[in-house]
Amino acid sequence: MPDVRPRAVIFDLDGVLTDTAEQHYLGWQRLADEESLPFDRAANEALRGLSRRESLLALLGGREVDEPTLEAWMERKNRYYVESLADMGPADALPGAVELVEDARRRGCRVAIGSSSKNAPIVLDKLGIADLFDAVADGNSVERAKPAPDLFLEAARLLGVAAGDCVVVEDAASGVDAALAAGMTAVGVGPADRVGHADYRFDRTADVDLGVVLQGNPS
Ligand code: B16
Ligand code: MG
Repeated sequence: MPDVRPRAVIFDLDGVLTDTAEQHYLGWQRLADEESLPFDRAANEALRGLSRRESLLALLGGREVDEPTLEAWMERKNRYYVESLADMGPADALPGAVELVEDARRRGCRVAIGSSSKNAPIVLDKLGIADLFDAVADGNSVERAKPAPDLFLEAARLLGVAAGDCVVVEDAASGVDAALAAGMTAVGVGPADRVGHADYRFDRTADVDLGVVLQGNPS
């Protein structure tokens, strides 16, 4: 008897489908340099997947900053980030990314974006892949950001698929935490010290094997 329950694959955007993780890093680094805040690539690793506000608070590491300053700094970093998207185009999808989404569709899965970014619609548009997705949940969709499960649960709701029938593909530790908290299957993309707690892990997007994941035999 074939399994007829709808299944879904929810894709993180930054770091899974495109490498805007680097542009987010450069935006924060520029702000940190301008404000003489200590920051580097290693510190940036902890920001992956976090919302804009949580990223800034992590960068500040307990330094007290009033709300208007926080708002101004978030706005400035976002300006740097959006400026850096000016030349983005379809060639900026990570290798294997479009093929992976198409593979999920071919396997009969519904597909959604589950991104913390409020800029997700712009990025999807620039990459020319917005039409590939049945639903988009992003930084504008929910209050509580990753590692809370809310964003992925919202994607599942939009798709009409039960959480237990969703697979999440994520590059961030906080995103894997969010997927597991949502009761979904977590696929980590990246090194074991970052996403080794996922149910499955692959080094790069191009390596993700949905055949293995959807069969349900974690390695
Ligand atoms: P924005 P993802 C996340 O996107 C990024 O990984 C993270 O670095 C960024 O701070 C966050 O989006 C918010 O982005 O400032 O554009 O709203 O990885 O969840 O697709
Ligand atoms: Mg990401």
